[in-house]
Amino acid sequence: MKQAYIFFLAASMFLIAGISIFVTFSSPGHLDSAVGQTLLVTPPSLNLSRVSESATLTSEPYALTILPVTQHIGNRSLPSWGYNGQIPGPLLTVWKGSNHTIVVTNTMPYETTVHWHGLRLENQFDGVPDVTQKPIGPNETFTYQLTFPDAGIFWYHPHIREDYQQEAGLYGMIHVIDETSPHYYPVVLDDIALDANGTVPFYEEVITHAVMGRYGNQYVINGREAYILNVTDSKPIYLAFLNVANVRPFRITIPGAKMTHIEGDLGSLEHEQVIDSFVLAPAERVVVRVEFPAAGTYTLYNDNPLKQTALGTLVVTNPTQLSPNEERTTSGLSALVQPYRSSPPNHTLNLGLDLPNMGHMGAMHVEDRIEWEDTMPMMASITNESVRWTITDAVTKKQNMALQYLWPLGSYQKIRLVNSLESPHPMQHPIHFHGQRFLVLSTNGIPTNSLGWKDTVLVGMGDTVDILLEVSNPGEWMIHCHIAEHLQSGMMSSFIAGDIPAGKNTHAN
Ligand SMILES: [Cu+2]
Repeated sequence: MKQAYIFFLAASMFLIAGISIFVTFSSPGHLDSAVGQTLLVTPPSLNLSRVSESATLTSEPYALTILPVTQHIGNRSLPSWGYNGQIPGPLLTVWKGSNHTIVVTNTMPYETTVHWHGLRLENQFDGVPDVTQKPIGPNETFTYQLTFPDAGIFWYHPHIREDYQQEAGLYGMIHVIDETSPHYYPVVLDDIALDANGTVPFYEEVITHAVMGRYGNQYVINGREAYILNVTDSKPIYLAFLNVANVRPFRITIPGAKMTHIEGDLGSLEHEQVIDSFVLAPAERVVVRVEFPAAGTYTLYNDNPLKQTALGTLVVTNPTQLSPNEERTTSGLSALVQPYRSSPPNHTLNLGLDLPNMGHMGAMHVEDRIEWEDTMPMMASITNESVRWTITDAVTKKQNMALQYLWPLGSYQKIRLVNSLESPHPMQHPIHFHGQRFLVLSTNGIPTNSLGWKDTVLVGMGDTVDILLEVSNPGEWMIHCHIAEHLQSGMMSSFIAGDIPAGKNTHAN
């Protein structure tokens, strides 16, 4: 059925009038140069030796400079970009409640910004081009003043051409700690798309892979292809996972080890949960406590329904001594959401795909709620010029950047995210809200069994997800899909928390 659907969709794609694209079936992932004229490139590396800098931020300004770097994968040398010349960028550790200054310098020949993902920071430092700041041009600097009101795992990445800049290595993790924080081991998951010549090309004029997103065929963890963690202590360890892939969702397992899910995007869950696996969409974070019943070697897998891939190894010297666990819990969330459980949503957002020249194709049968792998590599050369992903208000029908909500500070907005299968191409969407935090109330009517604050939620194909957004941080903020190619094919709306800034022409609802 799925094959038939894929064929039907691929065949239909050819029928889109007015689109002149060259699609090759013989070489999956190959992009004909006809899709764009100007290749995006990196200059020869300035940093041939890998550094692995971490920093605990102080009252001194911290310098973050985008530099060319060579990423070594197998026997390949890939020209890439890294913050301070390393991939990932420096792991930044800060205390909850602190303020810090970060001076970003851009040596790329392209514009960039830095978005501090998940922070409820001051709006002007949110890193959204032409909304909160001007882009940082080549050889320009921008000074960010950051505040860190929540403990947890956060990250930073560009908000211009994420498809290219983030895939090239521009991402880094932030640990915001308080007195109860454990020592976190960072596990930054990525996949990069390689072909016979190196990195599958990017073009200045267009975004490729606009339908499926750019799935990689080479996994990297913390910027390297082989992940090994030596565990010599007999205490439980805490793995902090972050997914920085353009589109790929991971399903993580560590067979034989006991995993307890303790934190989500913004700190502790209300109740810890022992789990066998977890799904991590782009931009999401999960912290698990891991205990090993015996010494030995354990494998970290991406184990999805289509494929099981070993990502790394944990070498354990001593079995974990099961000391009483110091539970990190957040109380009161169930009480907070109770009044909203059965109330109607304030807003319903439909997630969809607009292919203006394609007729209605009827309902699709989709077996999985998630595209785990690139099942349609023949569509790689379809660009954002012919595809428009949409966020649409169900009542006003306003779409993407024409949709701008106005929500009072201190309010809670119950928002229903509907990802209908009645779409030319159903796909899962990790939906991110900037500058605030939310709770996932339910998925397809089934209540979330352990609540925790989040900033990104994966809405599977055919799913309806209800969230409760706490409007706590003033400013104009984005709502968007965190699949880089979907974002750059239009899938972004905004909201204003608090008063309308002077001079803003809003489309408030
Ligand atoms: Cu999407």
